[in-house]
Amino acid sequence: TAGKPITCRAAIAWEAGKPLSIETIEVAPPKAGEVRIKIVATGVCHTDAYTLSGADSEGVFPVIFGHEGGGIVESVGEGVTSVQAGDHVIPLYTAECRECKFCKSGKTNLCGKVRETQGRGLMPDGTSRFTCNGKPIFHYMGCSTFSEYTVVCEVSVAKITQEAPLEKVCLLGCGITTGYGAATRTAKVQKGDSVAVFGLGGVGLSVVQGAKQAGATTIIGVDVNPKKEKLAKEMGCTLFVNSKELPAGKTIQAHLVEITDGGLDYTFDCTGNVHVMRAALEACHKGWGESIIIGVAAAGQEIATRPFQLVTGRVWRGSAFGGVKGRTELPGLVQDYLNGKIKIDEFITHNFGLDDINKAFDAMHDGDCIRAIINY
Ligand code: NAD
Ligand code: AHE
Ligand code: ZN
Repeated sequence: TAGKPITCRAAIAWEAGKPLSIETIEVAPPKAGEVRIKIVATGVCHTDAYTLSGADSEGVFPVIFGHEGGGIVESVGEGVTSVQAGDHVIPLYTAECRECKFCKSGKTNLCGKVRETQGRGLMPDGTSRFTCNGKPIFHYMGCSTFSEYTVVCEVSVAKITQEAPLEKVCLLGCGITTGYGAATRTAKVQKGDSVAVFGLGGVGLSVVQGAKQAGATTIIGVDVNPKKEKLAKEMGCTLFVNSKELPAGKTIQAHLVEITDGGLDYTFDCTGNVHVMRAALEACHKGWGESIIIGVAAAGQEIATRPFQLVTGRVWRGSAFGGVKGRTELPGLVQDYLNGKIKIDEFITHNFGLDDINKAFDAMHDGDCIRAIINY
């Protein structure tokens, strides 16, 4: 198949707010510096639903979503040296070229190499590798894992051990790495710290997992859905607070400050709601508390708080992909899963075939679903 277009099935989002439709598409061979991958499994992340909703300022249609996948390299383009056909890989929406200003800074996992074209749904040469009945279809977040085959940049591929089950470790392509890394890499939670996590989906529960492993002794999970309590406790929450069930007139931040003797060492927003982001910042301890924004807010939304909150020592930060450099660090996180140090299986509540991908989106909106996996 190398060097030739591949005909396969993919879920296409023709327009915002409409269900995905399963179509037959053509996937062009990888150009120089690109890799074509047979996707084995993919998770569905809240961000896929967010962009489908039309709220993403970078959203373009028609597009093939999906950015939490695992697969096997089918063929590589000219000049590709770091992977070859048969390698097991996880596509990365945060590339790692190791050459750009960002990669060389030692200060961030963000990479500048392909981000601009990626944000426009295109490969670096400004074109797409996907067509459906001759019509070009956009890429998504440099991954497009809702397709049996996809093409991504070499710098956007993490090679992992063939021993790892791709239908599990695909979740390291986004949700689990994002939350776990935000706790362990961005916040650098230490033994004895107190933590509050707002939003207990796949990302928030992964923050809980990271915080527990780092030795946090107070881990408060906050959600509006009471069904989240059980798994939150299993993952390591020492307390669950339903922010919809507070006494009249009491804010969640006032409640948390009261029950933690002045506030938390670290808080995390995993909801994408700007009012929750404010509450998370204001629930931090005076003088040193840090709040990490992970959630993605709709285009046009802005955060607010009194500057006094920062003057008095609280810190507002953000985290993308958990601060993790994908090509360098994902192989180790996969190994951590195989060694029992990182939980993944517990997050997988639903499995579907590609034909039922819209059911995976529906499931996400009900409280029993943490992560749905699409198995090809
Ligand atoms: P999810 O939908 O599975 O979970 C969100 C949770 O937040 C749900 O349990 C929901 O009940 C809860 N919630 C909603 N409103 C709330 C409120 N007002 N107070 C408390 N809890 C509330 O989503 P997910 O896949 O875990 O993703 C979480 C967020 O993180 C999304 O915004 C997603 O786009 C974003 N995200 C960011 C990154 C990154 O790198 N920064 C990576 C992955 C996901
Ligand atoms: N296009 C969006 C950007 C949304 C966003 O912040 N994305 C996160 C990853 S979400 C994964 O589920 C991220 O890593 N951002 C860093 C980056 O380079 O995009 C918007 O709102 O415009
Ligand atoms: Zn995601």
